[in-house]
Amino acid sequence: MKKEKRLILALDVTSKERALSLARSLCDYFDAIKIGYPLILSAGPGIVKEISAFAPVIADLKIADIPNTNRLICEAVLQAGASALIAHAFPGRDSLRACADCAAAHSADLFVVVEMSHPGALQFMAPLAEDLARLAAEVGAAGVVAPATRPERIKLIRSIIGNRTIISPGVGAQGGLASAALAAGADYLIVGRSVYGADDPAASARRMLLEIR
Ligand code: BMP
Repeated sequence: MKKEKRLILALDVTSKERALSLARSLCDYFDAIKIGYPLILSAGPGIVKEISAFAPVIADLKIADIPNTNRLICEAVLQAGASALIAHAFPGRDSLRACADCAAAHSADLFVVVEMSHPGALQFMAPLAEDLARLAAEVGAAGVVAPATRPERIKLIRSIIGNRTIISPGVGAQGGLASAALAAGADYLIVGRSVYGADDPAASARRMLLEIR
């Protein structure tokens, strides 16, 4: 994933035609496109390859199972054409390592969720975030997912993971500020509704690029 724009598009639409049309018109503004259950379940796994014609695809399946099932999920989505995966760390070292090994075998990047951006993450995840970040580093993950809604947490997580990549959702629709998340240490911002839900998605993406320049 090239760090040119520092933006990742979260393409959480459920129409295949709309997804492809948005990917085509927006790919110049983003370094990667993140797709997950909403689009893959609606359009089928073949959508991974189709979107990858426009930009590298990050498969956001937030994988969180026993090692063998994790491996099967990773294999399936990497064979479908994803360049990167997102997994949860809370199932533990063996489960996360299964994802890391599979990603490495496919020369794909693994991103590990260490703290989520929504308010509910404070209930169970935030107290564990430092341990989850340490585990992400231990298994050799390419990077982590950390909340743009709490820049101070990005700073803390950066102090644990060193120069691994931080991809950060929560700007725009969830209220986080792009400049604050980047200043705190995020490498990429993940942006969804504020772009694809805008009257003019390309204009919204251009505004975001100008804002972070
Ligand atoms: P939006 O900009 O529309 O809020 O989208 C954010 C995207 O990032 C969604 O795909 C969401 O599932 C994902 N995400 C998140 O918002 N917070 C997290 O902590 C982890 C995520 O993957």
